[in-house]
Amino acid sequence: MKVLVLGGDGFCGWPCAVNLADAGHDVVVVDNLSRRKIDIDLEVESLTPITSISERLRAWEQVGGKAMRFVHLDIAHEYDRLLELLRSERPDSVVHFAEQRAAPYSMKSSATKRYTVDNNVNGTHNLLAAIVESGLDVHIVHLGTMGVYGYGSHRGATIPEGYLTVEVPQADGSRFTEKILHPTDPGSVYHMTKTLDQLLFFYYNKNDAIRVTDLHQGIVWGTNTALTDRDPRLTNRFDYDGDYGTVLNRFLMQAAIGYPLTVHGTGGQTRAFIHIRDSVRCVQLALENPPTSGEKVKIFNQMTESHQVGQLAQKVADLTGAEIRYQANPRKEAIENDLIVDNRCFIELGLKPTTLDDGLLAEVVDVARRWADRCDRSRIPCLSAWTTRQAEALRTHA
Ligand code: NAD
Ligand code: USQ
Repeated sequence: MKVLVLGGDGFCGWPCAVNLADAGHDVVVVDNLSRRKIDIDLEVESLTPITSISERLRAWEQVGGKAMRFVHLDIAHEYDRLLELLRSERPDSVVHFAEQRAAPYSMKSSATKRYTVDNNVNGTHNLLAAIVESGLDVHIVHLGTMGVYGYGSHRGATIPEGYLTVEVPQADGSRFTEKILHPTDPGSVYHMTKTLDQLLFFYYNKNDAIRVTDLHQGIVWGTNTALTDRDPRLTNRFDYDGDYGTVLNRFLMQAAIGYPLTVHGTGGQTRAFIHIRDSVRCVQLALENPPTSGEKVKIFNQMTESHQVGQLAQKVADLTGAEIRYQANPRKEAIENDLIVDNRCFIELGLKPTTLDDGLLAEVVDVARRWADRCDRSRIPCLSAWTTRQAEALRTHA
């Protein structure tokens, strides 16, 4: 299968691209390298040293992987080139990772809010419009987020895979049932862009019969896969800073360097998690099981387990002896929430979930210890505040 991997130089995209090439697919990596430029602007680097995209591709070929090509393209602003790329490559599928993905970065300032909306919504819309204009039948596999459902009160209800069956009362007292897109409740400007993506997919699927699989992915942890471990030049990125680092990888890295674990608020927030190896596997499963022509958008919950942030910190502390430090929460979010998630689509397709108990937590700590001297401790605190109220709380508790 010919696959364009948009955002294929990123944390989830790079291991996914090599996995698809390894499985025999013809892969073209498309990226504008904006993530690397944001690191330069923020004056922070991946904890693991990563090579340039051309070095990565050369290394992949040298270790015997099936060659991949690279196209430097901004999908949000270079519509004509995107259309031309689709026309010339005629891909069977496009995997779409190419978005600004950090909630704290999206909430830093009005400039980063506008950048995130402009980049993410335009990018997704350009892709859909270009597929329609090309006349090609291309399956889109999009990386969405569990955060579209929101982390408010689900009151113990299981979150279904995208669609909710509701009963609608009629004026005459009768009722009819309908399957609707699950209501959205984004918790940041970044998460809001994913809810807008969801509507774009719904519309283009209805109007133009575009085939889409939208993966509502939880927080990805871990760094490398067996393939990116083959050569140091293939190493994946490891974000640890207050804007791009995600909670579990941050805790593991903090434990490795002897920095107290940074739990926001009470630690009662529950979130969904998935290991990078399972994330890569899920994308392959989604690609190889596309929707049929005319089928509505397929939505899979791409997560394997849910955990409370405070309990995660305790687990990491038990494993490593790290100290836990509760801090003022920079985010406006529920102090506690439940999260029961239906993820049977991937399980039925054969996913064997990697769990936190499979020994991989220690592997991440080892990676972090190895590169501990690359860590800039001053970049660990999360300073991006959701509102002036949270900013004030951060100042008071500093
Ligand atoms: P990342 O920032 O590491 O990778 C995104 C890549 O897309 C980067 O290489 C970036 O340069 C590229 N990109 C961004 N905008 C682009 C544009 N306009 N044109 C071309 N390329 C562009 O992020 P990631 O962690 O790999 O996340 C990938 C996708 O998965 C995102 O859409 C994110 O929302 C989703 N996701 C990530 C996680 C996670 O925990 N990392 C969890 C759930 C969902
Ligand atoms: N948190 C801490 N301490 C930290 C960092 C975070 O307590 O040091 C808390 C946050 O307050 C939040 C939770 O941990 O309650 C998760 O934060 P996160 O930064 O790990 O995850 P999030 O902002 O939700 O974003 C990440 C990815 C995003 C993806 C999302 C999936 O960056 O791309 O969409 O996870 S999900 O959370 O399921 O929406």
